[in-house]
Amino acid sequence: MKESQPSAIFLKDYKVPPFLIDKTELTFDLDEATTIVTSRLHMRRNPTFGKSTAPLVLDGGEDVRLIGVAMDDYSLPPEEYRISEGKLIITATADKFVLTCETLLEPQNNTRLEGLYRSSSMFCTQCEAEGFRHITYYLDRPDVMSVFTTTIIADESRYPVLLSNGNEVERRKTDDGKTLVVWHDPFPKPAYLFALVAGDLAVKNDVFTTQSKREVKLQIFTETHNIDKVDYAMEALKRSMRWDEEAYGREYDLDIFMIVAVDDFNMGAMENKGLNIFNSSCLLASPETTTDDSYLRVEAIVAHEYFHNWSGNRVTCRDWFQLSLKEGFTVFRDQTFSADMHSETVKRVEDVSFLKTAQFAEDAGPMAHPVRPASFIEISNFYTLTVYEKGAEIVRMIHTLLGKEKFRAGSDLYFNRHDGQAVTCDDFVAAMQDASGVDLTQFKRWYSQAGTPIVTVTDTFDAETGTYRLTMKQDTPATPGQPTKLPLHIPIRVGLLDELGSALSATVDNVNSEDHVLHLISNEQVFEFTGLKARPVPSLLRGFSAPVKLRYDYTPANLLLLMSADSDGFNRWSAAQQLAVNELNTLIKQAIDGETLSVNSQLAHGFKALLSDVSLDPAMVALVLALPSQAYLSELANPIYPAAIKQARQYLKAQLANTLAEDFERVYREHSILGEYQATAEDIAHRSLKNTALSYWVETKDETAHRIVLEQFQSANNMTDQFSALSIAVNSQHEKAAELLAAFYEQWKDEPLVVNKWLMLTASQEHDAALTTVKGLMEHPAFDLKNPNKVRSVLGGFGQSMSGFHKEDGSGYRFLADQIILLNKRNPQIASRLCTPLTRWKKLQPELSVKMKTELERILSEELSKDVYEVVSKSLA
Ligand code: 0A1
Ligand code: ZN
Repeated sequence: MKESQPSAIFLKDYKVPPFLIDKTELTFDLDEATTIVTSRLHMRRNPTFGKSTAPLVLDGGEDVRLIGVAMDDYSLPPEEYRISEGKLIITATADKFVLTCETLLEPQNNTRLEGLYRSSSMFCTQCEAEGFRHITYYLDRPDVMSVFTTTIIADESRYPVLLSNGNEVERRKTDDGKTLVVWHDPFPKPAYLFALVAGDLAVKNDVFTTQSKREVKLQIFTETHNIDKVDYAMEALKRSMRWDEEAYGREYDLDIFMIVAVDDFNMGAMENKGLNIFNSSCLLASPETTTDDSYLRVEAIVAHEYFHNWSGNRVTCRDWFQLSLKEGFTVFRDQTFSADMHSETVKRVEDVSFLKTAQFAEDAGPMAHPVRPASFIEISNFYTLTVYEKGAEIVRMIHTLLGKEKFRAGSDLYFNRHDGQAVTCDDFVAAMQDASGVDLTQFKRWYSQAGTPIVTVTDTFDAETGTYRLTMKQDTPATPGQPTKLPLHIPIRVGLLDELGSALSATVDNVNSEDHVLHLISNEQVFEFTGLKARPVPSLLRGFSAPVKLRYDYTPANLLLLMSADSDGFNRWSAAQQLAVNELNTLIKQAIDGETLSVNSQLAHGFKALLSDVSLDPAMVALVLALPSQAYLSELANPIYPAAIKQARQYLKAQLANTLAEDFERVYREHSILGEYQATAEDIAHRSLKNTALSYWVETKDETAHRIVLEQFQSANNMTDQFSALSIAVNSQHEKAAELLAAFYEQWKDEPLVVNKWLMLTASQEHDAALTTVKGLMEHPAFDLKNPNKVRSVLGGFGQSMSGFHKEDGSGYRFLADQIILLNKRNPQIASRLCTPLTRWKKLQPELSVKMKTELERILSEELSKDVYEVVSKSLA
């Protein structure tokens, strides 16, 4: 363990910066061995900081070597500055000056993938959140906004493409035959939005005409062999640009918008001003190599990064505690965009299902934090599902409380009021409140209070007066550092159904409607619905109107009714999930108690009706048929018995398959589409239902089904069908599964993104030898510890495997801990993310829990990066 442990920083300590940087001029002299960066910072003391003689403290990194520093061209001798803990400290400064710094970098040795680094044969950057300090000394904080001019000098033969933010304003040869390019970005921005790319890249060009008739040049750059896979992303970009004009009145502001794909990237993509950099897995798409899910992901991420141009870049964050200001809002924007492009209900179900599985687990674990955290040790650890997904739910609730028109007035006011500023979540809410007149004072607690509220609902019906009463209680469990909680303002959308499933109108607070938004603001409240003839069935939390856990004692009959008849599509899915969860929980308990599994499945009746209703959207049918995942069942369980969860789920799936075998076969055949692949909502829906049906049908052990899996694998004209067949073979332990896996690798070994899918599937297999398989994968020629996508595929996939990861002797945990220790120094961000499955140790069955804890303690005894230290120490606290 280190002598002194890293310490936390606190939101309450925020102070405005003592200095400002009006202009930033950077020169990069790029070379494989060493890169020299010269910065000229036009600085002055910040008038709002107050009178001060405080020294100038610039952020830097241990990997940055300072060659020289000058103030107004006076070269500072060593006694006039010092470097301490990575920071450059200059005691005596004027009120206004130009600071010149020369630094030396070795991008080829940068394995952290923060700052300037190499990916394949290119140079690229990643500066969010605090990567810029690994390039040069700077005030690396988002409230220091500066106008950047960037000069790049490189050898043209190896780096013909030289890019940075803004517009290219100059290009010439230098005296020593290199190429020099100058980029100027007229919009002041924080350093985290800086970007640079240099490489031998192919480009796809296009144009977009904005609503005010300006022509914007669009360019997507990739390595040459990938340029045939960017058409979909380009179309998605144009759809995003149009949508942001229509839905939010936001037009693009520069004359050029560029996207570059890189293979080595810690996250999905980055919204650098005018020059987005993407993990190639989130940009490239072709029918042969990309599944439907990945197509939709490409579209959503292209949109997300583009939308940041306003929600993030034009209006940015004052400090990193406000991260959700840009991320929650931008996720809400991309979710709405995808819903508009495809199906609103399908998108909502997918997003909620993800939130309830992964964000709820985070909110119930040792890393639980508010959407606006009050403190952190390492900001990279706070790019979380809470900040992103729960943050988006908060914005969605504001949308529900204000209604569409007032929400738009609020976003207009927000963008206009704060254009060019670095602001806070409070500023966002204030704009929404000011534009709408809706009081959001209590609502704001959602930003500061962690944990998932539990809303418990009971009901009574008074037949004499025709009054139906819902009593709602809210309770948010304690989370680290927050032992007690205040009541939140929770919007709960509710409708009522009669016994045949027809919608009922009722009056609440003098408003008669089939659909009401109830405002739960106290710990306990009663809501009265009048004008009813008989006891209704409530459809609660329609559209998942708030990120809460709802408890209401539905009978199986109620759930079947909602599943088949509710006018709210989301709640039809939700009812089916609840029914499945109830049956699975019965089976899990039987498995834990060592009993023979048996269930009288009501779900089978619901599925039967669903499979014969041709009026339904096949994508929704597929979602309803998908049983709750092992991960979601683990989130619900306390303690978690991994083997029991696996066994119960497999049992129910086989039961349903056997009961409904003929229906699954028929549906498989009905939804098999011939013809060319298209990533349209309609075709995606058919493929999704077809493959879901096959995944059941094959469980019957029917020979035809087994043959069809093989045929589909061999003859598919698209990756969705081929990979579905492969996954079905693997998950159903098809006798040819191993052969198919081998054939798939042979077929696709030259397509790294496809190989990553193969790695993931291979690593997440449920069988006794899962750990041995994964160890083998780490030695496989397709694996590369330097590439985050490969690490995520293998180790992330392994973390999902109940049989491999949760091996009884703890060897799965030990293996993951070994890999975390290995990656800790090399790439702290990736190492830290790999810790997630281990952070759940307290929830596991006792025999496994101690083994996990032992591994966390072993990690903690190492010399750790801030990233891993924070997650592991908080998990053990
Ligand atoms: N702002 C990006 C996410 C991102 C965050 C950090 C990164 O590097 C460590 C990279 C990307 C987004 O929301 O898309
Ligand atoms: Zn984002």
